Amino acid sequence: MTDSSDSPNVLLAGFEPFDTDPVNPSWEVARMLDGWQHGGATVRGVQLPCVFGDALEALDAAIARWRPVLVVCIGLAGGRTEISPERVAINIDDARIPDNAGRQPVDAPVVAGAPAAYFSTLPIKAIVRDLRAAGLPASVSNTAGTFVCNHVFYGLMHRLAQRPAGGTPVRGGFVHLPWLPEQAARHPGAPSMALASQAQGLQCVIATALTVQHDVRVTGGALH
Ligand code: PCA
Repeated sequence: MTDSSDSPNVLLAGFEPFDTDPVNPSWEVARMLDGWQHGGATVRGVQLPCVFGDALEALDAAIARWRPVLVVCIGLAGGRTEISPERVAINIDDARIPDNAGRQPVDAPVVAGAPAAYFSTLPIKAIVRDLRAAGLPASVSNTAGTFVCNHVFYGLMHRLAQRPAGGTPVRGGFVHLPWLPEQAARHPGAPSMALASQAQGLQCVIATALTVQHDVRVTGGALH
């Protein structure tokens, strides 16, 4: 399938399962919302491998194919209680577990010589506000970790920052998701969120990111 229409695309990239989890809610959400239309834009759901390097190659291919106006990458953060838009991507790979190809970088830069960090260009405070208003638990997260999700988030923001001045700016960022109930059932006491709620949450994230140009100034920080 190729994109024959002129309508703008929103890239929604989720990950394949990794570690011992047989499913990854981020891919389930991306595939559920593939083709969803909002405000004249069409969501293109793609799957990224949970592999350092390869994940960014797949992201590059998807960006080249769909030429999106907005890129939202999503991933699983097992144990989190809420949908969490990430504030900042850092230029470090430090893998506590091997990725799906057995790679386990330690203290390697995502992009050598590039800035230490990039902020999300999604309106993360407005997103949290709108998720909560929709009845969905949400908070800003101040760390995306140092595994493949942060790697992709950093790689995305670096690519978007390199785009030539004068072109249409593309917004991008990362949102971590809780376990699905069937995943949390394997970790007694752990929090979870149903797939339908996670998908509704991403619809909310995309709608807000397409409409709110300047983020709202409300507190979303953490003491530690
Ligand atoms: N979560 C992992 C990698 C893939 C995913 O869904 C992470 O948070 O880094």
